Amino acid sequence: MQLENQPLSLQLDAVLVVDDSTVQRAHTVGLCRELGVGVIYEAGNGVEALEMLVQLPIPPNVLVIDLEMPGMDGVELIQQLAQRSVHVPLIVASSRESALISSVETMVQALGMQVLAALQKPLNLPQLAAALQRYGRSQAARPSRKEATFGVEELRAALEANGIVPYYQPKVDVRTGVIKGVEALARWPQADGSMIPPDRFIPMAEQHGLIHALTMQIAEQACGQIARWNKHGLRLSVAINLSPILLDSTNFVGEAAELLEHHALGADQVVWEITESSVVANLGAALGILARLRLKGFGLSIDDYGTGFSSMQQLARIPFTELKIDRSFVNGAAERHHLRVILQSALDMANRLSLITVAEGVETVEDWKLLQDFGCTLGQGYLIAKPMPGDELPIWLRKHTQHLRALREGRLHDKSDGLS
Ligand code: G
Ligand code: G
Ligand code: MN
Repeated sequence: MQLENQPLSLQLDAVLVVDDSTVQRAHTVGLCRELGVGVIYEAGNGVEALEMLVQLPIPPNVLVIDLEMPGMDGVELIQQLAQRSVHVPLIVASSRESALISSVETMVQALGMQVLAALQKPLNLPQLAAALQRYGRSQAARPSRKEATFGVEELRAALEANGIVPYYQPKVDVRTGVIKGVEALARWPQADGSMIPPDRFIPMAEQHGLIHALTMQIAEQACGQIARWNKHGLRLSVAINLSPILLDSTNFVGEAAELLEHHALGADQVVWEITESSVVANLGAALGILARLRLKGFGLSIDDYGTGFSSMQQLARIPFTELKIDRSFVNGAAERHHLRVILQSALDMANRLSLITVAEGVETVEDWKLLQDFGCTLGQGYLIAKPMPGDELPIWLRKHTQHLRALREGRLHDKSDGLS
């Protein structure tokens, strides 16, 4: 690698390397130094790392953590960090088998911590460079501190002004590349042209009794958009995310039916997405509402499948029409054996239950080809398109149509020169 010619703008002040082996630690420290990290701290186990973290003059931006260590091991250290709300991005490094490393990675994410990479030791320079660059990118993507902080009153006002809008992300047939539908994803546009993402206001809407209004606002706009596309001969379905709170609302089914009538849509054009975990947590209430939605002819999708702990047996009792596999099993499946196994078995089961399968988070053509091999019905992800405003979709679609053949034959390059 020609690192001198490609200075990494890492924006890293300091890194802490936690490893009990002095040889391995020195190796990692050497790599960090080669990559131009200014300050590199070292700890021999979890306890030492925790003690250092409260005292270090320059707090580390990234922790490189070995898993097997005497005393406090890497897993316990990570749990301790989460408990203390020390949210420093992590690189997990271990010489153990990749399935174990991956399961730790999943655990870390479940704890709400950021994993830059989960790597097998010995580390090499390109891997570490890629992981540290991911840190730079994640910092760049973070909202700056002065950016919109808002309270529930602003959200309420935005809702009253019809100020929450759907963006649309295409869902396309994995065999042919043809668009079949879109997912509506809520966005809150700001006066300065920026956009507040849903993770920041959906939880607030849920806590303050605004989620019903928000969902109906998104659904109303999305159905209007689908109806306009219908008129132009483009018949698509729209997937709308349903908060678990709506599963307790008695009038929701009636309102949903009115929406169809008002926009003259077929019930098969609207799919309600409910996350796996919320259905299982509210099974009693959920079953009633879901059965009634299904009776009206709506599609029902299990969102984020694989992230909860439900069994297919539990889910098979619910009248779903579609299984949407979480992006953590899709993204990188072509390269990672255990993801591929989970993905394939989920697709097999869903196919046997005659469910439509949707893979979300498809970013590379390798993963796309895998989905073709595994017989997945629909794919959604940055390889195809990012979420976009409704009026941009026809423009995207014209370009997309020209790329269909390349997509079918798995020749499309990765997302950087993809379609969106
Ligand atoms: O792009 P993305 O950042 O759009 O969405 C992040 C998360 O927010 C997704 O998991 C999605 O399910 C959720 N989300 C997006 N729009 C809505 C919505 O209208 N209602 C609910 N309940 N969740 C939404
Ligand atoms: O509701 P759900 O969690 O399924 O929402 C989809 C989320 O995934 C949205 O936040 C959307 O912006 C995001 N997303 C869609 N395609 C991709 C992708 O290819 N890669 C990644 N990382 N995220 C994606
Ligand atoms: Mn969704």
